[in-house]
Amino acid sequence: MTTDTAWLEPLIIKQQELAMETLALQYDKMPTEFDPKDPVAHQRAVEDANYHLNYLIVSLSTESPILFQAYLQWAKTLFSHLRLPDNTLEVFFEAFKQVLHDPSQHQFTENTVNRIVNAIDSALSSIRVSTNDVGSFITRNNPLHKELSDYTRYLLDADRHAAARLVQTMLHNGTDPKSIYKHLFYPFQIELGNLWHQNKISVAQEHYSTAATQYIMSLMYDKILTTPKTDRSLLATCVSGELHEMGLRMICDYLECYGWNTYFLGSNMPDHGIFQMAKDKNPHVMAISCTMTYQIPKVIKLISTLRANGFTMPVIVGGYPFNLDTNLWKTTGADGYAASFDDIHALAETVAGRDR
Ligand code: B12
Repeated sequence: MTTDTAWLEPLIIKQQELAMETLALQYDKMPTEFDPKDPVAHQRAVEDANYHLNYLIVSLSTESPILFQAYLQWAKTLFSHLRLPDNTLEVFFEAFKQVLHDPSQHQFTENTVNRIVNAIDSALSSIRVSTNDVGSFITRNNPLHKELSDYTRYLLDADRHAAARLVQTMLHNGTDPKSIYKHLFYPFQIELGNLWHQNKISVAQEHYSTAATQYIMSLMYDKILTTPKTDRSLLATCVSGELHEMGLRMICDYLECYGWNTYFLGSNMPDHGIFQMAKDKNPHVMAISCTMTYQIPKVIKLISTLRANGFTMPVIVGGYPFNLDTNLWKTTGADGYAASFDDIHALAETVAGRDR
């Protein structure tokens, strides 16, 4: 499936300019909340303005309204926990609409303005009635509920030794490593994000805990990497600028448990490096992980360039935006998508060896 994005070009080209004009209006409308003379606050406001527009543009270009709605919901929750006024997003987008409508500044067609305004209005109305309750990922029906609670407590107390001991004891007692990925590491990482989002833990706690989980995962490699191997191989990568690699790494480890040989390239990969590895290793499947929704255009470009360069292996995609819109993968030119560990394994087995 391809989408027509030419109509969005003027918005993409003028994004920076529009963001700054919108911000100036927002400052006028919220004089007590924003101080343009505070350089740190101003820098943050510029970043936020660009973020808002990035998500809007990706949602429009992929024809996926849910991506923008989910972003606004996420931003609304974040802002409320940071004690920003409830109407911050509304004021920003009302200002943005005003800027779009100003004929002296920009030459957007009426149709373009209408499409953008409709998308904004419908997303804003979807979050008007919603709550900011994110919920917890540490649920009673998790078979490792007790271990997950303990693991979380240890790491939020910055005690990675206790967390590592807990996992090693579980392995010693015969817990399947795959179960530890599914029921401990995965929900823990999501919970970590939720706690950060609600301003309940610091960035330092999130970084510490993520690094500790990576370290503890590597303590399991004598079990995971030594499983008897089949002939299946997977090249796994993120696009440039994408720093979230944990999901991809977990998938690779999970497939290794099933005998796959995985080439994990991790975060922030330049396209040329991916092509080189694809050429050298000729894997059965390529996996691309994307967490930040605004990176979707890079995923689309990577897949189309792979195809243009004659690579025929199946490409599967996944990550946060694909979980929000389970049809999004079709827009990227990929051959499949899955969300949960077992579905990803099944998908990889299904597409492997299939030539396009
Ligand atoms: C750890 C973390 C980071 C670390 C990443 C370190 C690393 N080495 O990976 C760092 C500190 C770098 C980071 C940075 C940022 N982060 Co962050 N991060 C997280 C966190 C807490 C955990 C990520 C993780 O480990 N998830 C666990 C894995 C297992 O989940 P997963 O990736 O979704 O993978 C599963 C599936 O999606 C699927 N899957 C994944 N990839 C693929 C690929 C294929 C092919 C397939 C088939 C399936 C598949 O399989 C997995 C198993 O089910 C998440 C919370 C969250 N909800 O994910 C926030 C989160 C993703 N981050 C967030 C944000 C905002 C940021 C920053 C913008 C923060 C900032 N202000 O700087 C930056 C952006 C960085 C960038 N440019 O990429 C937000 C994103 C919200 C949004 N609306 O987009 C989240 C959701 C936190 C939150 N709740 O608010 N982050």
